Amino acid sequence: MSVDFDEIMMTDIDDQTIADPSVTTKVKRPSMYNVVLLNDDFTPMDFVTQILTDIFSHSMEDAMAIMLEVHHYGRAVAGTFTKEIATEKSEEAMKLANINEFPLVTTVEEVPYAS
Ligand code: TYC
Repeated sequence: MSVDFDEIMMTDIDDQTIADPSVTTKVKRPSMYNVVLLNDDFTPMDFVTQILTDIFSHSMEDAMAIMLEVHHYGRAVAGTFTKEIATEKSEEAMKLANINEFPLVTTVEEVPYAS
């Protein structure tokens, strides 16, 4: 969604703030991105829980709940960020998994806005 401002502030001859009706400014809400954890049969539950506490800053309780959601339903959102941060965290999670020879996959998905 974007918002039109038909006015932008300027000052007149007496230094009073007035609107300049000839200027249109468009602002957009920044797009946000979910980092999604996908299930597999090999990555240990403890490792996924640790990813969720260490990289996504969840409490132990929340991390376990999210890990179990992935385990039972196939996927869950680990966190929502700007594109750059989401990509960084997704890559960090998979890099750590890779170092430990686990096949954990994370994806980055743009959050759809309501309208
Ligand atoms: N299903 C895995 C197991 O039984 C646990 C797991 C949870 C793996 C979440 C990946 O994103 C994941 N060891």
